[in-house]
Formats: sequence, C-alpha cells, structure tokens
Amino acid sequence: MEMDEHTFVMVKPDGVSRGLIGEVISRLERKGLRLERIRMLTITEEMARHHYAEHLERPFFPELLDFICSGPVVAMDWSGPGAIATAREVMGATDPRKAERGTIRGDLGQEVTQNIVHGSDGPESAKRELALFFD
Ligand code: D4T
Repeated sequence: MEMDEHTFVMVKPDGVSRGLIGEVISRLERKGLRLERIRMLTITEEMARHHYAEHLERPFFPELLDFICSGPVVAMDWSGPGAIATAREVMGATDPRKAERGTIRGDLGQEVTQNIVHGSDGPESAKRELALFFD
C-alpha cells in the first residue's frame, strides 16, 4: 500500500465568512482523506509573509496579504495516500473561473484571490506549512 502523506489545507477568510468550512471538510472526508489536526486562527502579517514567502515580490502580494489577514481561517492537517495531490484535485485550479466543475473552486468560487481554500503544492511546502501552523 502507498504510504500515507500529510498535507496542509486552509479554509481562507472568504470560505469561513461564507459558511463553507463544513463543505470543504465534507468534500475532503468524502474523498477518503483523514482530518488529523484542526485549528481556527487569524493570520498575522508575519505569518502571511512566511506562508507566502515565494510570492512576496509578486504584484498581487499586497492584495493577497490584506485578504488573508482579514478574518479567521481554518488550518488543517490531512493525511492519506497521495494526500497532497488528492487535496489539490478536490480544490481545483487556483483561478475558480478555470477550475473544473465538481471541484471546490469550480463549484463555489469566482475570483482568484478569494478562492476559498489553500492546499500545499508539494512535500516540502506541506512540511513547512504544517510546522508554521501547528508547531
Ligand atoms: P494557494 O497557495 O492559495 O493554494 O494557491 P495555489 O497554490 O493554487 O496558487 P499560487 O501559489 O499560484 O497562488 C497563491 C495564492 O495567491 C493568490 N493569487 C494568485 C492572487 O491573488 N492573484 C493571482 O494573480 C494569483 C496567480 C491565490 C492563491
């Protein structure tokens, strides 16, 4: 059997304020992933700069920073075989207008900044992001 992998998933402030926490959890659970740890918090600017370190110089960073710190988020550790890729499949493409129907962003999102969820894009970022939010 494939080894279990861990991934970091976050319901962003728009997902929380729109009442989509349960929807996100439910879709990941139904796919077969296991929720290992969960916490609700409001991200500080310092955390956001760490979490989005690779985007600091991008033109959209100021908007992203304002948005991600604008209200509570739900941070989660999910596990399962191939959990990183599986969680990203369940979420759909970054831009909800390009995301396929049947995915969280494709069904529920409209806009690239307020795109409801975040999921780690590889083993290194999963490790780094889980440490940032849970250690
Ligand atoms: P996250 O990190 O939120 O899961 O997104 P992705 O991994 O799917 O996409 P990303 O790293 O390319 O983008 C990170 C984050 O920045 C926002 N964003 C992105 C934005 O506000 N404007 C943009 O033009 C882009 C490309 C959305 C997700």
